[in-house]
Amino acid sequence: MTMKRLMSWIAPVLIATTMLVACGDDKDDTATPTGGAQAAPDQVNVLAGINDPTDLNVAVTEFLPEAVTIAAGKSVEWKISGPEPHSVTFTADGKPPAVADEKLFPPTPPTGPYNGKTLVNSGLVPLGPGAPAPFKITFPTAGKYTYYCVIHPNMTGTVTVVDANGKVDTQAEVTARATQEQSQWIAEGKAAKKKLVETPPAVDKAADGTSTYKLLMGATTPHTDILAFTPPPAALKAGDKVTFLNTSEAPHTASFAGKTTLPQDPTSPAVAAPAPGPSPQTLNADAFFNSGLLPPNAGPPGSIPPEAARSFTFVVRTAGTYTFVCILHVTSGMAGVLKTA
Ligand SMILES: [Cu+2]
Repeated sequence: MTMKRLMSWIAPVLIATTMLVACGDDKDDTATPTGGAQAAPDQVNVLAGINDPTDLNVAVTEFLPEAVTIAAGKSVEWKISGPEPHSVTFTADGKPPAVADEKLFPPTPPTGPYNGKTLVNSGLVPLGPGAPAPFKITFPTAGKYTYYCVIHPNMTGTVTVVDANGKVDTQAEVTARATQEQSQWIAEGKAAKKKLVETPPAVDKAADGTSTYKLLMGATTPHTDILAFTPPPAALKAGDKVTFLNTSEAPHTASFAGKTTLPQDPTSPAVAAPAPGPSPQTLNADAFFNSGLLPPNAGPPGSIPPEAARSFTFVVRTAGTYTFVCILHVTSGMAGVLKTA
């Protein structure tokens, strides 16, 4: 895929995201204070993650706001605007789901008011271009309900449901907290992005005069994922190697389309499989080369994949220009170019 085509795919997403943000306040503020007791809003609106509208590489992996309080019988509606996908997942036992459990990628919509004892799940959205529908749940019973995003383990939220006379949030309060949290997490992400893109690739020089460069794939902070690569080596020459290493807490691919078309569905087996085979692979400008899914540098103690499992090496035998993307995060602008000097 050329960079121009890549941008033509990203641009509509960027515009859509910006519009969503711009329109973020046209919600029903049903609870307008009128001097006396204040009516509980029928619905409050929560954002499930957001990419920084000014830099899609910075994805906030938090619900905005993280906690809301509503009255029994009222609803919460989540907007999952992407482009980084998220889910709103309430599990049957209230515990976090297994990270990236593919069984939870399709939706399990609510069949009525939610009692906190079944799986209710938006599924992973959006997957690829296209506007996802909002996801809404009504809570008839007082209690505290914790929910999760199936692919971002640090992303949890709560809905506290209170009986009559309990203090509940107005939409204005929900929006104010969401805005405050969003700006705090975006600042955190911007600093991490700056550090990532200002880190030149580590280089290992061999006796034969060739170099192996190590490019990092993404970065993770407590509240964000950075969907970018470290910059490509400026002195790259024919004969050198480039190793992509995932040190972030999200899965990524390094994928060269050449003259082919990249798989469009991020869940397709072609995305997960190394192509045309295991590391290392010698690039040419025509064919499809893919690291396959490189797992996150995360997991329960003792189960974090070793560096070899999180990396893939391409040999640049022929001088030229080679464009690559992460197929999972191309809509967040995760792309780069290897160009021989
Ligand atoms: Cu990625």
